[in-house]
Amino acid sequence: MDRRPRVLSGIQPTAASFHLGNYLGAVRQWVEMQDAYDAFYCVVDLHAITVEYSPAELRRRTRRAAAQLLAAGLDPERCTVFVQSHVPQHTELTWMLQCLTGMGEASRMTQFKDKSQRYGESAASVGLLTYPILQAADILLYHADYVPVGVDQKQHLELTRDLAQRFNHRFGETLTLPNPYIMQAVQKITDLQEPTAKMSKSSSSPGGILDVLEEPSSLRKKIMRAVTDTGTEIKADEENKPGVTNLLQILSALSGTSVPDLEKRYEGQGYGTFKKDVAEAVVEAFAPIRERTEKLLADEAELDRLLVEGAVRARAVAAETVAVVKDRMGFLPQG
Ligand code: ATP
Ligand code: LTN
Repeated sequence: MDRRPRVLSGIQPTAASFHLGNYLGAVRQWVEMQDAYDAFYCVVDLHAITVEYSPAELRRRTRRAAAQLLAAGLDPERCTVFVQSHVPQHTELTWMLQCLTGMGEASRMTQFKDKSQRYGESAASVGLLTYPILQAADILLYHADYVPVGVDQKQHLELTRDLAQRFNHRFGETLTLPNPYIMQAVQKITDLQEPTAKMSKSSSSPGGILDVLEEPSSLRKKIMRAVTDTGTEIKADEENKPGVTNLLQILSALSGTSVPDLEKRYEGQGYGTFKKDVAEAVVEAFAPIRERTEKLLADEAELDRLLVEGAVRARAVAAETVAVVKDRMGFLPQG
């Protein structure tokens, strides 16, 4: 039996490429955690249909997301990589958990409030409202001890813990309470053009977002044009210099040098040299991922085969949890 603590995380296939926030806030941690933890990582395609989408694009983006995860360093021999919709227990447990969730509780989630505002209250689907409950099911099915995510997901993790606790209280000790695993230094990478907002697949403008699969020349251009603040000092100050602070955090995360050390290194230098170094660090991190992603996408059959293998492993765990949950809740055995 595997005695390592369990980890689960998910990423939405809502764009053709991951961005720097996804990479630093999530994917890089996933890669680092795959040996010390018994790790399950999924492309959450069911979450991606909570907003307008096209079926052909979803199919393409799901494969691209999986390919990028493998290209970034997830190794199917060392962790389980799968597509959420391949494991029907995710939707099954969602229903059970929905019946334990209050209406008010669901409508208080800030991601729902943000997104429903963006799409218009009446255009927002019920799926968008229950999105965090599906996320809770993703996590609880695998008895995850830790969930590596960006800070924006903290509230969803709290809901997940509340639901697990409620279930256990009502039906007996069954589900594991998960802990968020949030890297302090990279909890929020912000938009290059609007450095107080998070870099986001769905709301950043093209100039504000750095895509993992983007051409190096375009990455360099965007970083050189990133909004910096008045003054010339290269100093972290989230309130008055959010643009420079974001770039410092990016360079620090990619180079392993602390922000104070970077501040010292760039003392007395202009924004130009600093930005050039940020650009080179980003290009260097993304170029090999881009190359490997293209290779993986060139052999769709092999990629699909790896995902089937991952789903088989995931389903074995998920089916066991659902069987226990159903029994505790009073459903008759299927024989
Ligand atoms: P959207 O903004 O369209 O909802 P997203 O860009 O946040 O999408 P997700 O698939 O929802 O992408 O997120 C995948 C992971 O990346 C999550 O763990 C999330 O916390 C993390 N993440 C997303 N954006 C950032 C960011 N700007 N900084 C740090 N982490 C981030
Ligand atoms: N809601 C998350 C994506 C997500 C997830 C999960 C993260 C879906 N299921 C399970 C961790 C664990 C997001 O928007 N980033």
